[in-house]
Amino acid sequence: ELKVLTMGEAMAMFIADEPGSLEDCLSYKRSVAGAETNVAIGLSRLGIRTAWMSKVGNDSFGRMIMKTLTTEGVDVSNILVDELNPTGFQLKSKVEKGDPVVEYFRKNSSASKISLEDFPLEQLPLTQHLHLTGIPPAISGSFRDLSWQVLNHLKQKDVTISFDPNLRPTLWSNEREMINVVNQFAEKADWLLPGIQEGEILTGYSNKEDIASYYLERGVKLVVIKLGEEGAYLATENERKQVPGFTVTKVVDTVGAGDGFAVGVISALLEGLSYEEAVVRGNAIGAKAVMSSGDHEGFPNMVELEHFMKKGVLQS
Ligand code: KDG
Repeated sequence: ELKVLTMGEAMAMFIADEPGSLEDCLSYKRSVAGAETNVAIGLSRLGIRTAWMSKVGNDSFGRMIMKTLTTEGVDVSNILVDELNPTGFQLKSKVEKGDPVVEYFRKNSSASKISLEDFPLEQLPLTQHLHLTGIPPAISGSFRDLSWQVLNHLKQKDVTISFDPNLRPTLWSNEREMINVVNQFAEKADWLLPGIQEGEILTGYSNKEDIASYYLERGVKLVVIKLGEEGAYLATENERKQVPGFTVTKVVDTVGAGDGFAVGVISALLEGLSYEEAVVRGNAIGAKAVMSSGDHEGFPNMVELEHFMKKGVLQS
């Protein structure tokens, strides 16, 4: 039996070798992007049996994604190959500080065509946990329906659910719709993992306490708000606490930090660790992620994780 099931869109990713505008860039390093594939890879590196469900094109990018996931030990038995539509890709700039520029080429991609017909609910694999993000509901109506149905179906079966809003305003036609739809998903989660700015956009509140209360009142059991360098704020019905982050020696690429954070929290909670221990682990993997290029390249295995957590310096 699987421990974790996740679904989303994976893309080929080309990361600029040099800082500057993408149109002037002559050489790129090739990798794989996709919030949910990042999480699947991270969990798999920690020894957690994880499947990623999706569709890729019958093309080199699709095969590259399959190869990467297979090498990482992710269960690929729920990936379909689309004969008609291509795998999407993205370009990512290199920056000295802050967040890089990301340009998508994913309209009408194979993953955007995924629907309930591809994955009938009765045939879903057995799993203990489901991880979703706000990206599939943004990609297409059919992917939104599928993720909503899967969420509700598995929730009835007592599968625990984590949700990372992962707001991608450029994939939505209007902000109000983004907020409404993402909140519908978020309110169904057991463990909700928004960034502080996402929490502000989604609830209209400007502080972490009120953002957390908004979701706790709607049935979420654990809200963890990511605060970047300052770590994260965890809130449950009985406990509220800010957990400091680890010191990052050199920021190389901030993208993927949130996915690393999810890997830490989910893996720790599935192991039965406390909420606070889970958030410490999330902070650790988030910190490791920003110190390397690519989304998931910096994610650790268990030995590396323990080493980093022992040696890592906490932000005061
Ligand atoms: O969380 C990292 C993702 O943003 C990146 O891999 C690309 O999944 C992606 C997306 O759709 O933005």
